[in-house]
Amino acid sequence: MKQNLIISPEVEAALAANRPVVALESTVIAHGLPRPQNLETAQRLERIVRDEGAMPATIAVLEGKLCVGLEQNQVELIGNDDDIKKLSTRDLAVAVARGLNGATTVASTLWVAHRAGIQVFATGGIGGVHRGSLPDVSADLPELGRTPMVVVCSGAKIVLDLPATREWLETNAVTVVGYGCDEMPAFYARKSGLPVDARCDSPEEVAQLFRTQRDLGMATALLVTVPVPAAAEVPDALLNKILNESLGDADRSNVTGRDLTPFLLARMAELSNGATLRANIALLENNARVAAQIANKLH
Ligand code: PSU
Ligand code: MN
Repeated sequence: MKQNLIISPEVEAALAANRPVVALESTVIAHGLPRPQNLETAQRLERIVRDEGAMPATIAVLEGKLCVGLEQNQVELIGNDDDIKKLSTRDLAVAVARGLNGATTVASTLWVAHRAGIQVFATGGIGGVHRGSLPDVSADLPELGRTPMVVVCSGAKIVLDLPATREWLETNAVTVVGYGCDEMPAFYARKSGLPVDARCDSPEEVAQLFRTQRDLGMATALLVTVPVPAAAEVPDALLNKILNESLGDADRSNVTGRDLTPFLLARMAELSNGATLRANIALLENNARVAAQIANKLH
């Protein structure tokens, strides 16, 4: 894998010196947020991680190389190129063999970050079990089930079947932590009605749990769920309305597979006049901060 992996000099130096590093994904830049907020947010997330004293490592595939830590022009390519692919774990070998560019999802970012030696990863909302009768299960879930990393998120994306996603995590031994909360957050909303396995109120507590998982030889991720900041939460009534409308639109337009999540996120942002976009950015920023604070305690 070494010849296909390019770790930026800054990230390489941090890893070699055992300093804290936080991995960031690139699908949220390419397909999760509209322009120009996508690039602004990508930059903000890196800044937030640095301000907390950790090293950001945004991950993407460029010309067939698994890149860990991107230059400004590389982030811009991911954010501005209309044809940038969404690469999940199953797509990595194809992208590498053919020298392609692509943005990495939670699943593929986990795969690369772990092999680069990174322990902490921040994102917005993980993928999960989709609603509907076809079992459409995001590759994010199995990757969480076999990657020993701390993953900081705001739960699974609200467009998903959240109870089914919660069950999947339980079955596959992924411990779910509520960070300052007793129930799993629901992405744009602070509450889902679904339980967490343990509550942690500080970065130290999370670090201690993660170390214990390692000591026990567990190979699963520790999923740290952080509610969206209250000021940016989307009210329930509005959320239900736009969610139902977006799901109906996707169904009528036959949107499926890898296009479904980006379609639903974009449609909800439109229907809510940007309220879901503001929530998404607020939770991404907050999660990057919490992830950096946890990374600091692991070193
Ligand atoms: N979190 C966000 N916005 C996003 C995503 C996560 O706030 O766009 C992306 C992640 O990259 C995640 C992907 O892995 O959506 C899930 O897609 P799918 O349901 O097709 O597996
Ligand atoms: Mn899918």
